[in-house]
Amino acid sequence: MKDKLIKIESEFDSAYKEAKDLNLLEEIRLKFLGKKGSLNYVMADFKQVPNEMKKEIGQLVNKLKNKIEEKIAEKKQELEDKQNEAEINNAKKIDLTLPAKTNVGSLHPRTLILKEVEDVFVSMGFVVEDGFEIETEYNNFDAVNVPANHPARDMQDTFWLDNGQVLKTHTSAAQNRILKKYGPHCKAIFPGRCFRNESLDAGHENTFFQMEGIVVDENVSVSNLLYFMKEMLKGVFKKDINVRLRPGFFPFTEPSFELDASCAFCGGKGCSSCGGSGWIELCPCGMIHPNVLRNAGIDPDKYSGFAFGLGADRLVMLKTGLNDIRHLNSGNVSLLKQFGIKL
Ligand code: FA5
Repeated sequence: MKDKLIKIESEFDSAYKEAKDLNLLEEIRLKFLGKKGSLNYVMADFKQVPNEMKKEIGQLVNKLKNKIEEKIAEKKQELEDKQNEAEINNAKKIDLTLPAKTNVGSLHPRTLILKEVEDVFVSMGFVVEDGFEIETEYNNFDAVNVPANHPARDMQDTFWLDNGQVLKTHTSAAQNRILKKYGPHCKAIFPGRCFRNESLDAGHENTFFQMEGIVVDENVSVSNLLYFMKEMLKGVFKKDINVRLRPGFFPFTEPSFELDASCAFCGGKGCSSCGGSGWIELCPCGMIHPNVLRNAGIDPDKYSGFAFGLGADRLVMLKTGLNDIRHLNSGNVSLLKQFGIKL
């Protein structure tokens, strides 16, 4: 058995010299120390060693095993160090000053419009708030004066979740939370993604963006609403845009209006973009219904407010002349190239 151990040691010594990389080293480790390796193989004969020699042979086996383990650990460290050094040297060869050849993205036209509208309102002292995409039935409907079984619920075909919550159908769903947060002195806008179970066409998507705005204080009136909307349009279109109000209906505003903007393309003379009328329907709005104020703990006899719900995608269409809303969610890169802004 002694001879066998000497043979294993010399085989190991020569194999060890050839271990040029970590894979080869692992092969050597398995060959000598693995379950089916030489040392285990020789130990199978240990039973046949005469008792008086068992101690000496046992010590020789252990010594050889320790030597092989130590040598392999040493070599492993040495090879790993070499590998790290090579990686560092290679990295040094990368010229970080070369201009990057990457395909940079661009901001989506809707992101740009929302940012523009936000900037205008922020400059007029509004805070920007966030809403949830999954809302309670109460916030989406009841809090804004649309109780269960009210026919007005049919105005918005809704995606219901199994737990009774909804994908918010309009940004008005955040009104109650925001009114409670700021109380009767509130000037806030809250953009957000909305969802409706719509039949899709050039003007309707199932997922679209709105920008809601509310102002509540003493003596807030329709003329304040008109002022802020005109300022917003001036900021977005970089010129004065006339607006007009038509009567509308929303359960959460009284009175309710549809606000039209004079066509930014023809200046109100009439063109294909405005169907010849000179006006483009822009955003529903109105004076906040007393019940909505009451639901947020605000006294409607003392305070009043207005609210509007601007369709952001329609505003993009208006500004860019895009003729189909579905392009906006299509992931169409040429749309981004045409209307987006390079980062
Ligand atoms: C509402 O959603 C009201 N919450 C708006 C409001 C807020 C009124 C505050 C009064 C006071 P409406 O369903 O009309 O109203 O939607 C508002 C705007 O969202 C529309 O004018 C339109 O620009 C946009 N919009 C609505 N449905 C879609 C749709 N399916 N696809 C794209 N845009 C849509």
